[in-house]
Amino acid sequence: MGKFIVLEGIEGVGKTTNMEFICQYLSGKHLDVVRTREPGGTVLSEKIRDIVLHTKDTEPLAVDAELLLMFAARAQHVAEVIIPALTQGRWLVSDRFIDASYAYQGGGRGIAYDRIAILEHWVLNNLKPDRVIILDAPVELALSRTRHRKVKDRIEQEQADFFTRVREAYLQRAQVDPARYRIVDAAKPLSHIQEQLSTILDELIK
Ligand code: T5A
Repeated sequence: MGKFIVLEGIEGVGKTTNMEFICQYLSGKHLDVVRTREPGGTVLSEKIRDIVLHTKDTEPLAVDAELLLMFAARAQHVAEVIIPALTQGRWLVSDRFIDASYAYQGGGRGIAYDRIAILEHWVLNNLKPDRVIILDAPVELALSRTRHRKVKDRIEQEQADFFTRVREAYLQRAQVDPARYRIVDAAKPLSHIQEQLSTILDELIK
């Protein structure tokens, strides 16, 4: 039976870098791995991603519209990719999932968690990842790793205090459900992080 693994954290903590490692590690164990991401993961959900992250329209995106678009993309992603992969017993590794909505739209934008929970129940029913790995690093360090980027998306342009709230929301969620969450110190060198990731993955493979 496959497992559902999600990688989370603020910008610059190394999700993209470590997604690659996780997928290769699992494939190296001869597991059938599906790599995906949110917002996105399907043709339609990637179009929604583009609206949310790269909209150049003159009107600002309303906070509730941002949340609902994340969930619209997620509903499509769940139907087209997540449920089919898990039903087929494949391993699914997603760069972000539901925790990002609590952290960014909840913690970052200030939308009440119980409103997000209504959407979670509607779209996910009781679907939960087997493991959520939070790559955690101080905001200044994480943002310094993305500073060289010439083009920043709409959310990357937020200020440090926004990402501080996002980080705190992630850590709070991990505290409430320690069995499903693992926090990895993303300030450490990659070799150290990947050693920890291997241990977390081995727990799931057993
Ligand atoms: N979003 C998403 C919501 O608001 N709500 C939601 O519900 C969902 C699902 C998506 C955006 O959408 C938001 C959150 C996001 O703002 P994204 O595609 O997930 O965006 O991309 P970002 O988070 O913006 O990803 P980044 O590319 O900025 O960060 P990563 O992937 O965490 O970092 P990565 O791997 O690109 O690394 C950055 C740099 O640091 C180096 C890497 O080599 C790279 O140069 N690095 C390290 N250097 C030294 N030591 C280490 N340990 C290092 N790890 C990485």
